[in-house]
Amino acid sequence: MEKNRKMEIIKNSGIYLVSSQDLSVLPTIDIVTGALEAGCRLVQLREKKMSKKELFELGLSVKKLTDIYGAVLIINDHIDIALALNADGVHLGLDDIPVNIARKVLGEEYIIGASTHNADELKAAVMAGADYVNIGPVFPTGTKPDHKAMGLSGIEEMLPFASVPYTFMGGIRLNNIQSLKQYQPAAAAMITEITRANNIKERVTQLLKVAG
Ligand code: TZP
Ligand code: MG
Repeated sequence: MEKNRKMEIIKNSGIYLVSSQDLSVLPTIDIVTGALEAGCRLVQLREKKMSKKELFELGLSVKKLTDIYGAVLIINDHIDIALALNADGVHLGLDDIPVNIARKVLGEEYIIGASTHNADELKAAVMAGADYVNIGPVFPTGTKPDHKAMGLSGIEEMLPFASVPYTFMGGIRLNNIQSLKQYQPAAAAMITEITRANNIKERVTQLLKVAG
């Protein structure tokens, strides 16, 4: 897929499924399937507890699905796995390979997303060449307890520097996603609101209805 096309999908995605097998009842592949069936078009494999071999094998199956549905597939942390899978891009945090170095390795066609928690990190990520940034954690969440939730006021401090598309993450649920719409994010990114839902397809349908 052309990079421009990938960026268009990201900008219009509304919600962003971020996987985590350890926070799911169903296998990640089933969660991705349900989300795609419901219309989700942006998927990140974020599997902190899998070996690279496990992640690669899961990635092969997920890539087949995202290709069928015309969805964008982003790999968290691992540029080598993204290359091996011919995924659409990577998502990098402060502990990962720097964005500008990842760009050298991956080239221009890959999407590079960066995690940011404040205005300085956001400015640095844009300078380094990130294609999109995630802003978070927005709301309190047990999934990422090491960072304090910034709330809507934190978003408002960061947005003036967001010259690339941005996503929000952290504690986003069906009952608070509406409050983010005013900031026009590319997508609201969620782990547990999707991975812990009893009915994935139904939950993603509801989320897209509010966010999309
Ligand atoms: N980065 C910012 S918040 C977060 C990450 C990885 C965790 C989001 O998880 P959840 O379950 O959607 O609150
Ligand atoms: Mg990381």
